[in-house]
Amino acid sequence: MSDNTLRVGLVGYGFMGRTHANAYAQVGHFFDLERRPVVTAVCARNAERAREFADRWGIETIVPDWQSLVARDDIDLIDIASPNDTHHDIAIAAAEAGKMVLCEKPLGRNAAESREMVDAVEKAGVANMVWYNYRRVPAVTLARNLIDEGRLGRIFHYRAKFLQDWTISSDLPQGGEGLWRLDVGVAGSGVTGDLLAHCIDTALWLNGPIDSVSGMTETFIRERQHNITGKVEPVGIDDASAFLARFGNGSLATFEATRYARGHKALYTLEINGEHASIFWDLHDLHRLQYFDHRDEGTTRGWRSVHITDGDHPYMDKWWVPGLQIGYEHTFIHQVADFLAGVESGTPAAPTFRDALATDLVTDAVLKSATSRQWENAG
Ligand code: SOE
Repeated sequence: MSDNTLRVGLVGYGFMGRTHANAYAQVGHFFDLERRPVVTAVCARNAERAREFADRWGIETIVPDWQSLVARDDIDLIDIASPNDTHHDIAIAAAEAGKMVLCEKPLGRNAAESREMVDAVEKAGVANMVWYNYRRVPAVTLARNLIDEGRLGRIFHYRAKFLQDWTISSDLPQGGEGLWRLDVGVAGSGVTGDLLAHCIDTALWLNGPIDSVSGMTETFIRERQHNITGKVEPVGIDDASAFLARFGNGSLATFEATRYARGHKALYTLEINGEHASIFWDLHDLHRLQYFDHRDEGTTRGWRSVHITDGDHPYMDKWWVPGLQIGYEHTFIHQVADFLAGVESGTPAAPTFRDALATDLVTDAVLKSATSRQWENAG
């Protein structure tokens, strides 16, 4: 391998393993990089599935466990795309071995785990980042640029929701591959850590810190067959979660996530209302940003639907020609490109582990508030 190769050891070959493997494979084709990432080894418990994954993505080596991966001298970066209960131990071991560490969201199953992970990467001085990919949708990045330019003015309201419907059936089991998100021991929480975490990460990035929250959660189906134990077991995750929040900048917010919104598959929407202008974005129409500016000329003033495909839109100069869209998978490619640029420049790309800890502090506060029925501090 050439000297400029950044050798990645990937843990996990599920949905997220695929998005990451694709990002490493594609990034050098579209972005100028000093170091080109190559997934040189993948680690997975199921040898047959790992072989299939490695063959598909051209990965040379398969190792049986993450400990062997972390111990290898020929790996520069450990990428954790495995279930949430594995993040903590792998990240800390990787940092102690001096590897760069990338980790799927949420960082830990709770803020206590995340804090230890932050300490480990900061003590080791290794580059780190968490895969909150929606920041890198060009329309969302443009929203951030517009806010930074002061186009919205003072912000009054932030509103976000993430709606799905894939767990409504009571016959759906919990646990094991694909369904570990329903097993609280593995996932840490339900939609709060899985879906609201995305909304919170974007919100902290666009609108600054959240001071306090008042939350409510519900578990609609209280028992499910467990794929690993074979028994019917209590469900410990939250199926739906909603909260009110007060941001440090004085704005008020509402957040909602559920896996029980029949008809919605991944409807992540956000809206921000400022003194001069408002922004609305929808993951199902991710290449558009809706923008209203009160300062526009009166008779034609109205919501604009901006098609984010021009060369002067964030990231779009790297892709096709104006008018042609990109999609979900590109957000991961952008994230790798930004991470590598951060390593090259010495200014780390966000969200770092420390940034992602802030999200876990908010999700912990939401879950605490749902139990205490009190407002809770989120910092
Ligand atoms: C859950 O269904 C899920 O796959 C999340 O785990 C991802 O983070 C989200 O981007 C899409 O939905």
